[in-house]
Amino acid sequence: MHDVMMGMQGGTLLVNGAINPYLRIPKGKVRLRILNGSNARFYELFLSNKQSFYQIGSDGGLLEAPVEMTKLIISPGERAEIIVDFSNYKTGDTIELTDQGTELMKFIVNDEINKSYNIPNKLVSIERIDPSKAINTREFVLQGMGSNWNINGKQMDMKRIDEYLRLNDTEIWEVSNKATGMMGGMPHPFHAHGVQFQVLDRNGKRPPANESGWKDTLLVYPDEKVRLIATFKYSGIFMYHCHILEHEDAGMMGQFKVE
Ligand SMILES: [Cu+2]
Repeated sequence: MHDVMMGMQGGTLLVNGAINPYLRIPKGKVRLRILNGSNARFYELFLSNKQSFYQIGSDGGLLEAPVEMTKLIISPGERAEIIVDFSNYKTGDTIELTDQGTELMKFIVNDEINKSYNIPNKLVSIERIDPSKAINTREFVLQGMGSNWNINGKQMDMKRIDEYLRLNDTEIWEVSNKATGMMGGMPHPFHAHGVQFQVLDRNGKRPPANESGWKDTLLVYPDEKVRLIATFKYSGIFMYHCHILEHEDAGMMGQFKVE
């Protein structure tokens, strides 16, 4: 029951399927593509020396501008691309990527030297979707406890379409996390298939800079409401769900049809 509630967290962390992983890297800037493939574990990634790095991409592509950070929070299903500058290290130095101080993997500096370059201040242009273009606002309330996890009070049913949308419409989706239970609730990574969102706000406040690009998975904290906007460009039946495996398996999932 505890594992259905919180999600099962194993004792051995793997990177690309390897135990105690390491990567030999050149001196210079190295681009890393990160996907949280854990079923339930959230990571707070730091470099062991608390060195800063630049996030350049999120779930759906490049950010408009690099975001300098020392910590990256990444929940199941989320992706991030970062650039780490290893140019000031000596051959044989090791730097660890850690989750709140627990080592995830090691970088070992070799004697190769990467061609030096500057990270451009501007990466791509992302046209902001105008909220006045939205023809509809839908609410998605994430809630539950124990083994009953649901969205808008409904558990996943393969035979039911929960939401009907029109192709090429722009909509605002309000996703809120109704915290219940003695522990004050849990954050849920809300994920939708077949679409990329822009985040309008979190509890009415502008999202952090690293969430200003395209996203399809968003961490929604207890008692938080996240407003998303998207234009639905693909027809078909798609799912939306919490990306904690145990929660989606226990019903926190629905289906939308675009036609
Ligand atoms: Cu969840």
